[in-house]
Parts: sequence; structure tokens; C-alpha cells
Amino acid sequence: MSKNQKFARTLVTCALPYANGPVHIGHLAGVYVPADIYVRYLRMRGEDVLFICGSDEHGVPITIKARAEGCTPQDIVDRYHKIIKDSFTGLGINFDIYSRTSSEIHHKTSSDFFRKLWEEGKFITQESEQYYDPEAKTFLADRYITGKCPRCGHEGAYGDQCEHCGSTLSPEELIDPHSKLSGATPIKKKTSHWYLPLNDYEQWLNCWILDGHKEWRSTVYGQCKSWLVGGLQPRAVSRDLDWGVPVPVPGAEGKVLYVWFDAPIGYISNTKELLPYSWEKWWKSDDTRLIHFIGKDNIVFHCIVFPSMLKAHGGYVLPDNVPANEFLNLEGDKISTSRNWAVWAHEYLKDFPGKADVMRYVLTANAPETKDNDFSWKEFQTRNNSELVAIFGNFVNRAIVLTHKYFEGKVPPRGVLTEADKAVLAEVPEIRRSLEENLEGFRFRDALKDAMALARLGNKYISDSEPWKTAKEDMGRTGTILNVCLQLCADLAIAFEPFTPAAAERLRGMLKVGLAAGFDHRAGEQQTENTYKEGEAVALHTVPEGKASEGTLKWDTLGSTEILPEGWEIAPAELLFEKIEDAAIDAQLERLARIKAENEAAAKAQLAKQVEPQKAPVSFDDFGRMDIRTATVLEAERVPKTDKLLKLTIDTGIDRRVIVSGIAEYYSPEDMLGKQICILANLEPRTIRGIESKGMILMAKQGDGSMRFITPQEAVANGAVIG
Ligand code: B3M
Ligand code: ZN
Repeated sequence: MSKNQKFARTLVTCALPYANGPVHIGHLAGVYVPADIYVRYLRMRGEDVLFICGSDEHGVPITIKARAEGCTPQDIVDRYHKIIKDSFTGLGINFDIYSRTSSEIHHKTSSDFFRKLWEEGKFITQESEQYYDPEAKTFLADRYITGKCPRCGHEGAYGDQCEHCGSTLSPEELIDPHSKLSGATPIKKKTSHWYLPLNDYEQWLNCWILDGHKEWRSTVYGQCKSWLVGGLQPRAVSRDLDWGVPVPVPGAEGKVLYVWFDAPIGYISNTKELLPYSWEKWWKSDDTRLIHFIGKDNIVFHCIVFPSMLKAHGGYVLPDNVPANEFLNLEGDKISTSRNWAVWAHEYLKDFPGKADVMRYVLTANAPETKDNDFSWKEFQTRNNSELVAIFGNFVNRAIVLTHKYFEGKVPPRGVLTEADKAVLAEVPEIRRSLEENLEGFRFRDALKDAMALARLGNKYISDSEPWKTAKEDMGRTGTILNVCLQLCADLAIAFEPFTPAAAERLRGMLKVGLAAGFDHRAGEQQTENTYKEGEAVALHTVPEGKASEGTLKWDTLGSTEILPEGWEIAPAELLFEKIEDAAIDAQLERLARIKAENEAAAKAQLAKQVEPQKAPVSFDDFGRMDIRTATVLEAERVPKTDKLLKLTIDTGIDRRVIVSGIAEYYSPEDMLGKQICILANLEPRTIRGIESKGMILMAKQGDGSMRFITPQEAVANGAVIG
């Protein structure tokens, strides 16, 4: 790869997902699918690439979830680590290792890292006042403090955020804060922590990022710039918590490494776990190119904090690029774990077996690379049915079926190419160039468009040249057309490998070709420590340029005009993609509609609990002037042409009169008939819709605006005075 020639190998990492829940399509679109596309591409180019990920198993949300479910944090991370890992496997996301930060090797690696910085005086210690639960005798993370939101009145707001209105909060702002552990009111208590003085690295970061990495995505560069312009502060790298990597220095009882300190070191630990003898080559040589795939909420940690940690430690490579994505929405609404507004990877794989590629395709076609984007099930269906099935699948199917029909399943002779044939074949290298540029520039949406342009090219070519017609009079011409089509099929089997690997593999199966294997990084690692010799990774196969004569394809084959030699036998056609029916989409939309209804009901119930503040004081006399009494509804009817009004004829004990009341949204006339109610009897009469209304029915109005009438606990005489 021309522009990366100074690098001998590429180390690709993906943000380590928190093991406190499954992964959803937002994670996939933002991080894992693009990273996997990139890695598959590099592997096919024969580059030495390592793909690292694992679960992030520390942090407060995991301890909260464990408490809520009455189990241990280890139980939680064990459960989700497995679900997440299986989801990645199911989606064809091919990490070289997917490990976890609760592993022994990670505890050791991150402790050693911390201890080295500590020994070298790279931290400062600072005392601060933190919230403390006097009953549970423990410091409280912001998430462990709940109370009423000062902005929207929501009762269950957290010390860092109100999930109801989305406001960012601090524990000080909560009304009536209490500890989630014991319910006690938190007090402030002094505690001391280690801080990484990021301000010391500011100048260096300015040079390294703002001057040195202008090629980063503008969204990433822009975020870094605003952090740097705003000025950096020391950041605490420890916490008072009992779940995590214990701080490995004296006087640190009850303290663990802050999860954002240990998690990125997980990239290193996991590499070490995979390659105990050669990991340093990946992390400590200048000719390693390190790429972090992340979501935009992780930019500061990967571009500023972790690089500062690596710099403080010394000896490590720094990221060469951090292609962070924006967010994906779902059906026009923000994806939210707490509201269950998501398409979960493991559920998708269950609901759409064998269709991992379709999700990969749709998420890439719509990747949130430069701005937030939306996923919709209708679009998912359309992209599958009218792109994957109708163009890519249809082309391949026609080419292979006709080869069997007319040429006994063998690649027919090339014969004489027309100008039109030559023009089609000449387009492939053009498409390839654009595809490469886009893949190398992390523009995967555009890259997918290129791959799809290749499928469109083939589909149009076979439609235009109509081999089923030429077969009636000219088998030589038919053979030429199908030969060209089969070469294009082989091109597609290469070009789509990064995007839809399972389909590409099926296609290679039909063409009876394989994919040249990449490097076996573990080969040397099987040796023992004593016999281990640092050597080059072993390339498993070498394939002659441009031919499938060995039965294997690689990237460089793409666009060479004769990949499949004449007479090459192919297998019968299989379906590459299948149509997705309305029923499958409707089931998903119904699920989302159900969730939306549940969320709205829950939000309403919350709202109903909201209480209005007390009104200004009134005097005893003021109150005494109000004539409040019991009464019984004798007749009830709707006021014509209104939605809200009921006309009630009531017995007040004093008289029989009419009151018009705005309760028709909540009660029907039948509901009211015969009911005892309370009224303000001496309210001055008003004419409403031509009806004279004398008095007012007393109603309890809830926070959501809904109303209930007030009825005496037991039947009392009409006209009894209330007061
Ligand atoms: N677990 C946060 C996240 O998923 C975090 C990433 C760690 S990467 C070192 O947003
Ligand atoms: Zn709120």
C-alpha cells in the first residue's frame, strides 16, 4: 500500500464493549463492522495485520447491575462477555482475540503500567471531597446517588445524569439525594486519588494531533481541538470502589484503577495474551501502524487520555488514526439501552438466521461516518430485496445457472471480445482503484458503493448481452459473454469479502476457489519460552498474481481479466441472498411499537407522580368563604359537539342544579351516574356552551394533567359541608 509503506504491520483495535449488556446495531455500525471490513481488506492484501478486542468488565454500571439483580459483578460480566463474543462471531467479525479485562494477564499488565508511572512520579495526588454513604460506609460513585431531577422533576435521576430528560447533572444538583445502597443521605468525605496531569501533555498533544494529524476525520480532529483549546486538567485515574484492578501501591485500600485507565491497556493485555512472545513487536516498534476504531463518545479517551498515558510510560506506539463514527438512530429515535430502544445483535441473529451479511451490508450502506444516521427496518428490507437480491444475487445466479445450462458447468472459452466486452472489463480496475482509496481512507459507505457498482456492472452486462438469446444461434458468443460474467463473479467474490464475507465465501464455493490465507501470527507462539525465536509471521499461501490456477483468490487478483481459466469447473448455483418478506419486517416493527407504547406508559406514569409546588398561603377566612359540599349525580350527558364537557344534573341537598364539567376525557356519562361527588357550591354561575353551570366539581389533577373526581370514602348525606 503505497501511502503506508513506512509501516510493516497494522494493529487494529475496537473499543472494548462494556460487559453490562449486549451489543446493538449502533455499536456494530459505529465500531465493529467498519473495523472488520478494514481488517479483512488488509488481510486480503497480504498485509500483516492484527485485530484486537475484548470485553470491558470494570466500571460502576456493572456493579449497579449486579446489585439490581442480586448477583456478583463477575456473574454479570460472565453472562454478557459470552453473549457479546457470540454476537461478534455470528456477525463474522473476526478478531484475532476477543478477551476480557477481568483476566489475570490484564490485571497484571494494567497494575504494572500504573506502578511504573507511579514510581516515576508521573502522577500527582489530590485530596477531594466525595460523596460517602455513612450507613454502607463506602464512597459513592455519581451513579450510586439518586434523587429528583432539578430540571424535569423525574424521581429516579442519577448523580451524573437524568435519563428522563437527558440533562447532565452533578450529585449536588439532585433534590433530596440518597444512596442507592442504603437509602441514606450521602455526606461529603475527604478522599485522596492519583491524577494524571494532562495539562503537562498539552503542548505535546497540540503538536502531535493539531499539527501532526490533520488527516484525521474532521469530526475527530474537531473534538480534539476543542478539548485542547479549552485547556486540559489533571484527571483522576483511581476510584473508591471494590470492583476493578486494585491500585497496586501502598496506601490504596479500597481503591481501584479508574475503568478508563485500565480499559485501553486491555488492548495491550489482549495482544499479550494472544502473542506472549511477540506482542512487543506490535506495540513497541515504530513500523507498527496502530488504528483505533471507536464511537464518537470515546474520542477524548483514545486521542488524548490514552496517548498521554502511553507517552508518560514511554516505548509504545501511538495511534496513527482514530476513525471514530457518529451515532446511529433507530427508526428516528436515539438508541437507548435503558429504554430498550435498540436492535440487539444476538436477537437479530436469532430472528434472521444466516443473514449476518444483510445487517453488515445495511449498516455499512448507511454508516454514520460523517453525521448521525438512521436505521429503519423498511430500508433494511429494501436494501436486501432490491440491491443484494435483485442486483448482486441475480447477476451471480444467472451467470452460474447459464454456465451449467450451456457449458456443463465449465468456464467457456474466452473467444473474441467485442468492444463492449472490453469496455466492461476495463471498468473493473477503475472500480478497484476507487474501492481501495475509499477503504484506505476509512470511507466504507463509499467503498461499498464501489463494490456494488461492480455488481451493477455485471448485472447490466448480462441483461444487455442476453446470453439466453445468443444461445439460440451463436454458442461461441454465448461462451464469451459467460466467460466475462464468470470473471466478474470472481471479482465480486474478492470485492465483497470485506463487506459480506459469508456471501463472498458462498460465491467462492460456487466458483470452486478459495481465499489466500493471511498470516499465522500464532505459529511461533506454540514454541516454548526457551526455544522461541522471534521471526517473521508465516505467510500460509502464496498465489501467483492474477490467476486462480491454485484455486485461491487474493486482492491483487481483482480486475485481472482472466481469473478463472477456460475449462475451470464450477459448482451448481446456490442462493446468494434471499428475499426478506413483509412478515419478518412487520414482526420487528411490532416489537418496536410495543416497546414504544411501554415506554410512553412508563413516562406517563412518572409524569403523573409529579407534584405541583404549594400555593401561596390563604387566611382562615378566605377558606371559610368557600362552600364545599357533597352531592350526587342524578343525570349525566355529553355536551353536544365537545370532547371534554359533561352536563351533570346533581342533587346538592340544597337544590337540584346543573354543573358543566370538563371531565369527559376521563369519565363517560354512565361512569358518573349515581356517583357521590364533592362540589364548590357557591362559585359564581357561568354559561358554558349555552348552559348555565352553577358550581364546580372538585377533581384531583395529576402531574400528567389527568383528573379523577373526589368521592367520600363512605356514603354521606348530600349537602354535607366539607371543611
Ligand atoms: N467500554 C466505553 C464504551 O463502550 C468503553 C470503551 C473502552 S475502550 C478502551 O463506550
Ligand atoms: Zn430530568
